[in-house]
Amino acid sequence: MPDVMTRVLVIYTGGTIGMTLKDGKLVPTPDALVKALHKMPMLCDEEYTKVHLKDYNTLALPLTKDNKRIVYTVLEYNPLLDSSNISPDDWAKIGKDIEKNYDNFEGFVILHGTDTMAYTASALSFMCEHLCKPIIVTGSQVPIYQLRNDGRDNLQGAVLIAGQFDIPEVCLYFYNQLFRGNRVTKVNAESFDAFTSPNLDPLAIAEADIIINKHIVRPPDHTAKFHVSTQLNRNVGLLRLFPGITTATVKAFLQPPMKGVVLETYGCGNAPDNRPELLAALKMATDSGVIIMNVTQCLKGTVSDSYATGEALKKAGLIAGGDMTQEAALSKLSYVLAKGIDLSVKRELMGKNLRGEMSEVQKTKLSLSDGRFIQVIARCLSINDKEKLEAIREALTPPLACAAARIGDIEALKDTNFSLSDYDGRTPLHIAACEGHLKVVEYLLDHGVTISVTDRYGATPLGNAVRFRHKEVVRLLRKAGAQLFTDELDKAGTELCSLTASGDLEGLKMWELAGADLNQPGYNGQTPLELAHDLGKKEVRAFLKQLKKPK
Ligand code: ASN
Repeated sequence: MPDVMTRVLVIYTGGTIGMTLKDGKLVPTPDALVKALHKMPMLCDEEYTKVHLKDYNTLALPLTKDNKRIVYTVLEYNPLLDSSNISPDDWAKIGKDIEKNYDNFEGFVILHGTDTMAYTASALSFMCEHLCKPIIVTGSQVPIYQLRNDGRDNLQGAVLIAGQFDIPEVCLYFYNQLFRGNRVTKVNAESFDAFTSPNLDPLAIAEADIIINKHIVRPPDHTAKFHVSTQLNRNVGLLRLFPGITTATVKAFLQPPMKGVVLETYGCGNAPDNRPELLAALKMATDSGVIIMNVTQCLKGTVSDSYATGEALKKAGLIAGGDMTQEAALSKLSYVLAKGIDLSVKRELMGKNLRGEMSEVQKTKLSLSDGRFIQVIARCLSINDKEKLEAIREALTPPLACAAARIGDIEALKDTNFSLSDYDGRTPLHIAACEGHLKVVEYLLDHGVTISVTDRYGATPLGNAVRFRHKEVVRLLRKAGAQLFTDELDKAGTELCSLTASGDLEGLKMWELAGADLNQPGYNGQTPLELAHDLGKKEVRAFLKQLKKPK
């Protein structure tokens, strides 16, 4: 007996995967797929299925490498549809069937035609609220009954993933890749490699092993019971800009009962800003409550605020759709518009990431103490382990804190352990003192950093401030009780003589401010005053002399 058995529900809606030729044309064929699956060893462990599974529509996959048994039940729809015939009613039916069977299965696979698969995957991603299990949409380019086809691999891969992995998302599996469902678009009508996810890496790659990109997978939403929201507003549309599009066309498109429009704009979200009548038509629509999303026509990339031509659309009341696909933007509009909430909240939701459909713009800078910061690094390094994360935090915090001090970024420094030093024993206070970042020095002092700390060269922050001649920093450090280190003082005589020799009064004054004795002899026993006398440095001599007087 296998170690574990999991159950997957396969909802078969139609599509090429189960089509046969009729009068030379491919048409969906009822009651044929399950029969064929029973005869496919890669999709049916005949013996186990015969002995243990009484229901004809329930089949077992052969055991996995690690001895797992995945059993799947096919729920065939009537009629089966070419996906060109799919409508929001079908999405609602699929959603409700998942909801009904949610507790009895570990995962769900939806067999679907490829033509509108990206729309269905996007729509379901929004409709499924508080999802904690995988829902994987798949199909094929060639019927599963043909000698060379992609249906067998796609179905087997989808069932294997749905039955084995915690990927609580609506996904699309095709040609060995598991994508987030609301990130894909169909890009090839013939190739097995039919889909792409232009702005997000696949969630998993299934080759010899199935490798999950854990850092991209969204966490399960346990905040409430799983629910499928079947209310969708159908008064939505896609409008593609092109040079010369008439204002009349745009106006006609925006007429009631239109409630939401995805405007497919140029490049980074641009439209003509020399067409006031066109912009006025858009503005009139948004003023009257139509939500218009700005989404790029480009396959890859995001709507940004780089161009004045994009700014014009913002002024007309359009909402930036980031890097959403057109399919995702449209189904999101349908879903959000159907909610019984204020227009302002709907607009807010449309600009926000709801199901991983758009990349979030990093508006706030990351703080070193912020858990997110270390998560971002961990994601880049694909690390999930808590202890390893702590080790990374410990290793990275000191140099990064120093880097933040260097650029004067107090926000990034907040709540960090600022007394940690880097590999050279240098603390953020050393760095801020060198750079003359008075505010950072103030902040660090206010937060109780150790003042008289030396780096591996024996230098203190005060010594650094002197060397880099940041008078105000020297003053501040002195006021806080900072003192030069013995080592620094021992070497000071030679340094003072050198300043004297070059007549550098300002440099000498800096040392005085730091509390050094300016009468210390240099390496040859000569004091700066004697040297000033010998070299005829009158100004320096006068300065040093008046220092001596009080003694
Ligand atoms: N016309 C088919 C469909 O979308 C295309 C396919 O599945 N490959 O149903």
